[in-house]
Amino acid sequence: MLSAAELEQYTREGFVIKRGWFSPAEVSALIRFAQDDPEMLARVTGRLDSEGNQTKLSLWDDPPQNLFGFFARSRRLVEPATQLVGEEIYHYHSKLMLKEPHTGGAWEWHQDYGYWYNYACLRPAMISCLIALDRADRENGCLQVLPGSHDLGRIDHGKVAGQTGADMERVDVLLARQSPTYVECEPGDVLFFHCNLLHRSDANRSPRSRWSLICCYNARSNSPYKPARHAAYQPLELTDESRMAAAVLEIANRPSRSAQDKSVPATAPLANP
Ligand SMILES: O=C(O)CCC(=O)C(=O)O
Repeated sequence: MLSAAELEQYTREGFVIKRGWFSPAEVSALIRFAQDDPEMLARVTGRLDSEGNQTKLSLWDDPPQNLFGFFARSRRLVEPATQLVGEEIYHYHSKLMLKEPHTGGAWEWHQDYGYWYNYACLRPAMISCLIALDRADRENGCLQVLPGSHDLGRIDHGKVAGQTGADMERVDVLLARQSPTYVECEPGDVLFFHCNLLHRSDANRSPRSRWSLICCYNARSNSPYKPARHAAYQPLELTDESRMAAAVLEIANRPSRSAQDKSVPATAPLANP
């Protein structure tokens, strides 16, 4: 559970970080599992940034009965996210972000609710939880956030290269007043952030990959008012920690590709996540 100080920080800044929230064994099992998961690999799509670099992601709405689902339904994400949203939440979607060495592209400034507003969600009662799977730093394009920007409400979004970004006239004014925070993370750290928090990331200029799993939740009362992209309300069945521990152990004992070899093929671009 989050402390009063963490809740207060989230209200003020729009994000809170829990360090070492998942163990090294859990993170390496997730990476290993991902490298060999045909369903995840089949969903990998690419998106171009304004410099023509491609960044890849794989996205799904229903938490599967495997390690990806165990993370998304874990009490370690669901309980703090419920506290932060302030009411019952459900799994909206998850995505594996695959920023590859040297080539992984940037993400332009945006708010997640800048996308999700268009998917029939009436209120910004939504949250993202980013689990760092690799070390994330300035070199490999860690997330940048504008603290407090969640308080601005939803900013208009428009096309920026192959992506959808926030109105840069406003973002530039904000950037003249305030510097972004670079959210540097170690594997296993989790960033909980509000769906109106402005964020972006640079291209990966390093020889290291930057993978992360982002699990997104919506308030039950905010389920899309008509059929739309991403999941409508379904009760969240919490992960049994002993099943997760058994899965982590089983995956650790599997023969697998080298942990360094994280190359994945990308298919066509998709709609906004
Ligand atoms: O992980 C990143 O670099 C950016 C992710 C992001 O902005 C998003 O998923 O909304």
